Amino acid sequence: MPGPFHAKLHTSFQDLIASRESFLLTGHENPDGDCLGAETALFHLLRALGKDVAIVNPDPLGHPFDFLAEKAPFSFATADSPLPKFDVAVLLDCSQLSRTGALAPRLRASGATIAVIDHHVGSDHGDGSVCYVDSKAAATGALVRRLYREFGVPLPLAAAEGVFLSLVMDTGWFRYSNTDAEVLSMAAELVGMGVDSSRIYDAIYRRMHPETAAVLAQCLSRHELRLSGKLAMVPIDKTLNERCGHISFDTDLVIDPLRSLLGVEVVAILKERFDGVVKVSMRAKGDVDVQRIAATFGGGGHKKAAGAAIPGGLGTAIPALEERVRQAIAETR
Ligand SMILES: [Mn+2]
Repeated sequence: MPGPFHAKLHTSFQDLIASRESFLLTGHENPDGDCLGAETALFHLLRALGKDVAIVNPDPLGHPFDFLAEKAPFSFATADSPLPKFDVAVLLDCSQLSRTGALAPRLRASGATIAVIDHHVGSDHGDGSVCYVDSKAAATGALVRRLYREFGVPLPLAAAEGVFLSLVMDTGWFRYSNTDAEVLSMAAELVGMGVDSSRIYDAIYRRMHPETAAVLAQCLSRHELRLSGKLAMVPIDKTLNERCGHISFDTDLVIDPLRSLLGVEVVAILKERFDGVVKVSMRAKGDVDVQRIAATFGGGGHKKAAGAAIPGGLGTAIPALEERVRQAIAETR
């Protein structure tokens, strides 16, 4: 609900765009569909406003989002690859430079203004000196769509596809509780502009590696129900995690069957990595706030979808996470 506070932020973000000439758009490591869709849309908005724009991510466009390569010029940077000249770096779908991996020290040292467009909890307290944030927004792409309206710029088809991608990825194709009136009316409008929803669906979900079914079966077979069936946990050890990485396996596929179980309130996927960290993704059903659980491990996200990195292996991460979830469930009663 945009109140006076947001109106003020909007104005300063608009001023920033109006007063600067060159922009570098970036996002978090392993960018997801919302981040990439929002970048696509913002790229075309800034171009329409006559600005110099480059999209430079910490990682290359990977499967299944490689189809975006024809919608906007995506590039990625390592620690020493050349960067275009920019007055402003815009972080999308995250608010901390540390999320941008090898780009972080370079953006910090550049002296450029750091701007943030994001919908995560607390993103107004990140590294952005100018923020366009709303933690009630379903997707970062929805915020970019709002910016188009504020500038009175019509969306070209590529931008409409970017915003649509953001919406569907962050709402689980309109199934999650963040699917609000704004999402559905924006989606209708975007389809009216020519977005082919089933083509985007096929590009994302109908091009999976042939081993996906076997890996999914393996992941699902490792699930454990804990805390009287309220917590469904999937420990994915280093070897299986490596196999997942090989075929770009989307671990979200594991979440839905488990979240569907009667009694399950939290699903947690724990991915053990060779660098000595366990990456945890949590999804909630009902009222448990997984963003607060993730925050106790230094992570973040949203009330119903959050993540964190826990140092060590599965042997330490599993009991630590189970205890925090137990506390959170007890506090929710
Ligand atoms: Mn997002």
